[in-house]
Amino acid sequence: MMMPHSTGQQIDPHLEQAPDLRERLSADRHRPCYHFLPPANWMNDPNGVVQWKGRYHLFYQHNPFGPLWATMHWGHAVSDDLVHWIDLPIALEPTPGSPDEDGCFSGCIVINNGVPTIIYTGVRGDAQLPCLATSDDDDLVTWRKDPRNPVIPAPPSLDLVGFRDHSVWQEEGLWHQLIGAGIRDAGGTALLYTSPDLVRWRYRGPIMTGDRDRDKPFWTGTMWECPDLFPLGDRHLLVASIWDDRRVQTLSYAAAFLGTYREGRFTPEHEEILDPGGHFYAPQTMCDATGRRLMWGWLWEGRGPGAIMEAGWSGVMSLPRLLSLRPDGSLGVEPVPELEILRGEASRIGPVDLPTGQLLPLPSLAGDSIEVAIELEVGDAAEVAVMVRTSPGREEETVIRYNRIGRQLLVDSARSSLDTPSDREARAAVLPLGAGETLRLHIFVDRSVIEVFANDVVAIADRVYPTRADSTGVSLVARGEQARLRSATGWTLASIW
Ligand code: DQQ
Repeated sequence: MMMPHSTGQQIDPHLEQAPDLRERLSADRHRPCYHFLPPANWMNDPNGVVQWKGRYHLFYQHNPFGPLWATMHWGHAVSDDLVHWIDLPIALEPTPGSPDEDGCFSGCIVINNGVPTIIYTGVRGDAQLPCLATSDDDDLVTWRKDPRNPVIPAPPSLDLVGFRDHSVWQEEGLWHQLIGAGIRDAGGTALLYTSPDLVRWRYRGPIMTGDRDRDKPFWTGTMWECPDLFPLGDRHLLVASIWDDRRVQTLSYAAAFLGTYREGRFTPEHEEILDPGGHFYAPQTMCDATGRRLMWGWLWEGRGPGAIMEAGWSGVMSLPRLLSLRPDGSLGVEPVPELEILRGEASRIGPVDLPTGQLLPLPSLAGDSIEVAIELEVGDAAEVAVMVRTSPGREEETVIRYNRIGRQLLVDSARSSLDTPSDREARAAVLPLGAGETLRLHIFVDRSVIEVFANDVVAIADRVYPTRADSTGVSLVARGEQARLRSATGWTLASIW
């Protein structure tokens, strides 16, 4: 809701109250300090991530009226360094009597002949259709919706489960757009359109369709949300958030297909879950001025609506992640190096042997707003584990466990909280180590957010809600055989607000 300002300008009550809201909620022990989140209330997908006039802009799905999903707006923040963000007014809000009167759903931003343009899904009743909005100010604060909205008046004549979310790029003088969808008897898909001007669109067909058969080892759901297609090295990466219209699925995730895109068709050569932690969804990427491919995802809460209502906020953005195609053809993922400016003084430990079964506490690395970089020689140990957010008597702890035999890394939050109603599934990623290769864990703990990066190829995020203020410990253990800690370095990270 926008309110008239005395100067006649529109101001945003959410923005005016932002510093107070942030201040009030900062006392919440579960609220992250260095991950982006709105001043208060609900946030989900990252939208329209773009670098414009040298600044990074992050828009996001937002309910400014409460901490649960409803009445979708586009929130907005800007950053000069990818780390510190400034709240800006809400960019898009539903307009009564228009094609987005029930919500401004996810979308992206492109620069069309020098004009920043949002392509988003306007929601009116059951209709979810592509809409445009443009801005002519350098800060992307004011947006004008196109009177020709919706620019695609109806989905193509296919039996579809859903039709929403947009990835738009320019190719050979034509705008190309992918819209997320599902074909009822087939599976999730991304539908390709082309246009000379972002207004007149021609339907070209599905660029790739998954398989709704649940017995497939890599299940790709019944509908794809938030498709994103972009070049990565000499390949393309197609990302889709896997939606299950029957809600049978218990874990949500985004799938990444590495492959070849040619003449309107995408042929996958390798597929993987982008982050198997079960909390990373609807990611969106952008290419920055230096050519880096940056990605953010929505980290949803692992606690129920009652606790969320009490807290007054929900949803956190992942750290900005840097994607790459590695020399061996695999997908690389790392936190952006810009985050290093948050580091306080470093504490270093190692090298030190880890006899089997003997816990090594690392008190100098403890905290609930920390970064820890650990390098381990796993040797013949069956398992090595790093415990974070550990209470002194280990009543609460979150375990980052590498299973050498199963070649799996997982974040186990089964004992992260003495409170029962939190989300407790173990999450695993495949991580084979080459001969003599060390395990390199890069762990970010930010109160209720745990983000773990391993060997530049795995990222797992989890949400944990320890009940005890002293659940801040960090420790290490090896099992089966001895392992060796080459080094552990830890930093307390400063708040970004
Ligand atoms: N979130 C948006 C949709 C999208 C979903 C609505 C994915 O556009 O499909 O808030 O989380």
